[in-house]
Amino acid sequence: VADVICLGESMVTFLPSRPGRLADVPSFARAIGGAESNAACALAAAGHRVKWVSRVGADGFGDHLIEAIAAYGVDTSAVGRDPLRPTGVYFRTATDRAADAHEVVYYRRGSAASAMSPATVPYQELAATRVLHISGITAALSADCLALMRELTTRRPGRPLVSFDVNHRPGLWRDASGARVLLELARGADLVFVGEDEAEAAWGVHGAAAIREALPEPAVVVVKQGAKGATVFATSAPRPGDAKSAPRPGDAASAPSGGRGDGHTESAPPAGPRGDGRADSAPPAIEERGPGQSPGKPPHLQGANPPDTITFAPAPRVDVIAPVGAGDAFAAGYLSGLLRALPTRDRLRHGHLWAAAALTVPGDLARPPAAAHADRLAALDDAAWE
Ligand code: KDG
Repeated sequence: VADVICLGESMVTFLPSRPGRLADVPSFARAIGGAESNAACALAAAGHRVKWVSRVGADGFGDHLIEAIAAYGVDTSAVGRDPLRPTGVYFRTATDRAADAHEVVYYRRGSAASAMSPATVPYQELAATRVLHISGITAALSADCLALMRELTTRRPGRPLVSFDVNHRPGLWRDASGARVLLELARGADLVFVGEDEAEAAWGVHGAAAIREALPEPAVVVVKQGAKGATVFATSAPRPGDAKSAPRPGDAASAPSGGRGDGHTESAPPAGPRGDGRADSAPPAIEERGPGQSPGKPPHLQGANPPDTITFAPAPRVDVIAPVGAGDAFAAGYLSGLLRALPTRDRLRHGHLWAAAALTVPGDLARPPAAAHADRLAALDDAAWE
């Protein structure tokens, strides 16, 4: 049984041998990319049980993705092979080593993963897992993929905690609907990751507080503020009768996770690391519907929202090699902290530390720091982090 299911397209990624225009790059190194599998690999490398749900072609690139992602410890048994459609591919160029000075060129239209649809929903797995991690990229891939995303965020089969990384990729949207769709999907999630810059670009909302106002429904919204840090808005009122919303030992500094709207909270049942480095098994279901809440009703129509607890954690200073993949690593670090029932501040700090690991490699994906090391850093005084 997986603690986390990550669903989305992965691609073979080609990293340029030197900076310059795509037309001038003589050769590329092969790597792997894909926002959701990046998060899956990082989580699995840290000892969590993770399943990746996707589709790849029945081609060598598909073999490579499955083998490379499985090598991180991710369960790839739910990845479909498509004999007709190819595995997606993308090329990266780098104008220099500085942050953001890169360009991405996709070859993924009509890919195997773009044929995902509501038929791809892993109903049994979702009923047994604690967290479903998805991103807005999938919604841009095809009409069927969008229908899949709507199914996952509206009907929410299996009722896991739904974690949604907005991942606005303007180049993937063929029309202007992307921003509106991403807002709609985010509103159906329990936990949303969004960058301040992407919210500004997509929705024209400026600043963390305005983003939360635009997204009142999710129990938790994590606003990434680049090199500055990140802010969590978490609903702070525990729901009556919800055992999981009671504070846990060691959780005193955290925002108690209470239900918002549809009764989902951001708290997955705790799973402390065991001696073998794998996450403990814990009762998987997160059936956390509060009294009087009806599953069929959209979250924003299910009653007033309690006030938020707001937690800011500054990011460490990092010499960036390549920014792509840092957001995925941040989400994975945060989710790891959530699965381990760490306080909110430490979830953010793990997010920052895992992102730092991804920022300092050329590819999309880096192994996260060792848990003991990251835990020591996360426990440092605020002054050490500022
Ligand atoms: O977040 C990193 C991803 O953007 C990258 O791995 C490729 O998934 C990808 C995408 O669709 O952009």
